[in-house]
Amino acid sequence: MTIDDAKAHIDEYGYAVLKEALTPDQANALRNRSAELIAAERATSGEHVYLDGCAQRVWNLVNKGRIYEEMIQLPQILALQEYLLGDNCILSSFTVNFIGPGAPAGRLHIDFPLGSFPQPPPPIPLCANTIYVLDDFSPENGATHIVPGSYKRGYAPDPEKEYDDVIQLDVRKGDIVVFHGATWHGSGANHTEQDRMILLGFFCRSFMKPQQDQFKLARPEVVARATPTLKRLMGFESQSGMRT
Ligand SMILES: O=C(O)CCC(=O)C(=O)O
Repeated sequence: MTIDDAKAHIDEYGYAVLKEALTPDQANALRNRSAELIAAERATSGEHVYLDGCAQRVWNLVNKGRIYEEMIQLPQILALQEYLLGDNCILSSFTVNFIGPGAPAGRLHIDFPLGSFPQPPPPIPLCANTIYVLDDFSPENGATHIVPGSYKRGYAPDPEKEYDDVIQLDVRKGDIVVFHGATWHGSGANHTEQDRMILLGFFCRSFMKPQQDQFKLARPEVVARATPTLKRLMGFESQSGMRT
């Protein structure tokens, strides 16, 4: 799919799949590093484990490996995020989402902070997400649920309700999915013995408070080697008062 086709697909359905957007080496490097972080954080703090202990997030990836610094700046991703959120959009958070064997489905939702907004949310996109697929998805292993076109509804899903227009993403390791933050979505249940791992590169408009304040959290060496694009994504240009 070309970037123009992806923009048109997002306009129509609220999401687009970029097939094989990662090289096998990139996908393997991201998966290996993410698996290390999952194991290390579970062993030390056990923090960010959820869904009955079967799922786990790793936060603040920009600080946790050079591969993440590079991969958050992939041009195809930025082209689509900037299309939705403006040329000066910033990173809201960059996380691993690990759905292990036995995890129940996550609830259907729209992304931060839209879920707590008065409805309908503003008509322009305020946030948008990116899934880096690091394991082949299947209907059984937790493939993300999504409701095509739902961002146009002007309200959030009711987590207690069942909707008959939910589909599951049919994507493979190395694919990337970009979606409008008001598109209804959630992780599927993992009924297999295999892990399902993704990264979520989550962006927002430059005037918003991001989900994680990259600007404050970034380690000095990450800032020192950051490209101008990465610095902008971390919010270094979106607080005018920070310029002396
Ligand atoms: O892991 C997934 O499939 C979706 C995760 C998700 O919905 C979220 O973090 O907002």
